[in-house]
Amino acid sequence: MTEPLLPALAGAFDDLADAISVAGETMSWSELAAGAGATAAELTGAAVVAVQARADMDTVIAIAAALYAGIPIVPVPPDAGPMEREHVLRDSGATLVLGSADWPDVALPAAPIRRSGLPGGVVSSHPDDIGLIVYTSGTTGAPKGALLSRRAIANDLDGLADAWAWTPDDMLCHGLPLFHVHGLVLGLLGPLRVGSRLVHTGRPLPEAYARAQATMYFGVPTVWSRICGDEASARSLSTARLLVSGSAALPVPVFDQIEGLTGHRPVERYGMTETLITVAGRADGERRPGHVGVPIRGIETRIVDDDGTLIEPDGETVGSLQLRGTTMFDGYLGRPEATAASYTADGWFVTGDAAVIGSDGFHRIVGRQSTDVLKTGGYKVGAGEVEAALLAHPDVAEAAVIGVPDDDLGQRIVAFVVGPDLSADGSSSRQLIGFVADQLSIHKRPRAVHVVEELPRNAMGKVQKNRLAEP
Ligand code: MCA
Ligand code: AMP
Repeated sequence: MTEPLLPALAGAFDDLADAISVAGETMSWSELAAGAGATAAELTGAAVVAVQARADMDTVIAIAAALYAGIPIVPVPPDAGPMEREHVLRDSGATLVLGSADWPDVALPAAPIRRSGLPGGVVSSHPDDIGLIVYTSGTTGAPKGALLSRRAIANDLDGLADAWAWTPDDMLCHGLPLFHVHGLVLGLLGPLRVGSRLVHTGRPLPEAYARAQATMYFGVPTVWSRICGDEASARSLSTARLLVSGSAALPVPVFDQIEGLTGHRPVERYGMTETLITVAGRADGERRPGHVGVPIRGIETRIVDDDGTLIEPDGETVGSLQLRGTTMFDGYLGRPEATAASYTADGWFVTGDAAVIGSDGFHRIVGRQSTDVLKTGGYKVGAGEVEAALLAHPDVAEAAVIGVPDDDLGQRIVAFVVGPDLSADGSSSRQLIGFVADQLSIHKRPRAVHVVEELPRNAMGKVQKNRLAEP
């Protein structure tokens, strides 16, 4: 593996004045390196640093500084309410907040973001060191911190650069959040490793994508479907080289619309926070609607049946997708049992996704195996986390959360609640939606809350979510 992790900050590429632009602020590679170096000097002695990961240049400098200093950084969703924020900060063991954060109740020391000054030293940067701690939701409980090593990040980005023929001649454009793997690892560290220019649009709006006139674009399916809803913007992406979709299934009709409007068949890729991106369409390969391509370099995949018996790839049989290779996480922070439970006895990571593999190696993701893990706008949300937030409201006695198919979001979060003091006239519903948005992150709010007399339960008392239907 080549070091440094981020060659763009080590003078490896031509120092273009507009190498990186985030929400309207532009820097050259050397300016970013100077800011990151000076900010890194503020981090001496910190064990783990946290950043309120807004989509702006301060967040970029914070991430670059922590990676430069060899200190793990945890990106916190900028709109995370107290329940989610306290969990992430406590669980991650963050000892320092980097940059300004509007967190009234957080007592951690803070260090400033610097745009220039004396460069700091690299504390330690062995490839095995943890670079990022990224929180991801599961079926139950609060989100878990996935430990992502510098080695895994480098291997993943190199595998994707290979798959997509991604070079310093490219300019990437996207507007994805900087607290998840898609926007942060692929969308920010990708350009810093490959040396391609980056235009981060702040928000993933169709007009902003169109204005960038980039060679590569990243989006989640919701973003692509909104771009297709804005014909003029969509058509102006025709000059690009590669349009990439991921984080959730791209509906085939959206694939077809993208092709109709831009002339490009999009490339899809599949991944998880824990594994990074593992399966992808190739720039020089077939782009098949409904399929996510082939394993990237360094990754092996297999599907197994309920008994764990290997299924021969036949393009038809659905199995549980398992992976191994060079991009895997180092486990969930402080949760050895959960980490162990995510691997088979023979060392394959269990994705929790159902998939079909063709004899030609093409993968099709059929869906999540648990109905308690939702994907809404490309965000993974655990039903249990939203239920816990609802139950923290004094009027809620019982809560059940499901995902309902949605043309825009893929799935939308819908909650059913029971409580004698709740009103069915819509006021409780609005209040509870706001309550979840305030406690967790805004995207984790239910889009609808239905007040019901009781939840359907089986003889064991377990809620039967398949019997929950919107009125
Ligand atoms: C509405 N709003 C509220 C409330 N109701 N705010 C507070 N309280 C309420 N009760 C307003 C907000 O003020 C804000 O307004 C707006 O709603 C935000 O709504 P939201 O639903 O969050 O936004 P959206 O427009 O529906 O978002 C769609 C989106 C977003 C842009 C596609 O979902 C997105 O960025 N998704 C990307 C997810 C992602 O990157 N996932 C990668 C995970 P205003 O609009 O005025 O601000 S990594 C992964 O999955 C793996 C590794 C992989 O394969 O990539
Ligand atoms: P996250 O925990 O946010 O990293 O989400 C990972 C999950 O997103 C995977 O387990 C899949 O369920 C889903 N996912 C990611 N990319 C795709 C894709 N291209 N097609 C279908 N599902 C996807």
